Amino acid sequence: MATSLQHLSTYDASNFIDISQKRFGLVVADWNREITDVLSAGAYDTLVKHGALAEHIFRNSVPGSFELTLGAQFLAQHEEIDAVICLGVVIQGETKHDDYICHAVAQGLTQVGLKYNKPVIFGLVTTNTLEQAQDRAGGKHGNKGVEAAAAAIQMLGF
Ligand code: DLZ
Repeated sequence: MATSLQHLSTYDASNFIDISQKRFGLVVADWNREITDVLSAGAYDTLVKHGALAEHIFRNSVPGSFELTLGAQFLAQHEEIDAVICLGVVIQGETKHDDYICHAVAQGLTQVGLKYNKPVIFGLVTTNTLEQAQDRAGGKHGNKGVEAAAAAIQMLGF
């Protein structure tokens, strides 16, 4: 249910292009994996629903969200990859790790996208609590993995 496009109120599906020949890289953080797996499933289902071929979707795991940037670069450098979707969950703790990780990932993914001139999508769920993250991974606030995939498709239509 959370993967339905009807939940994508901010995206206009009529703008979406034919993606049957497009290749997608998913980079998924293992940290908070019970949640990132749901984000990944949402992204995958959304791509397939829009016509991407299963064999054109490449999922790669990285240890934590901090490594999303390098994982994205490993994929983006391949000419045949059209878009990269990065998924992670960073939950605030007692230290400032969340700040450091989120800023590093935001800046890093921006750089990778600009360097390779292809969509590199920031699908990082950054919350204060585990429950808020679950709400955004198939819960009451939808699934950010779905939105990340939709963003990639929309950008490919440019
Ligand atoms: C170390 C760390 C911490 C404290 N918290 C998170 C988190 O909430 N979400 C996440 O994806 N990763 C976390 N990590 C791991 C870092 O992203 C990274 O994998 C390690 O610091 C190794 O570079």
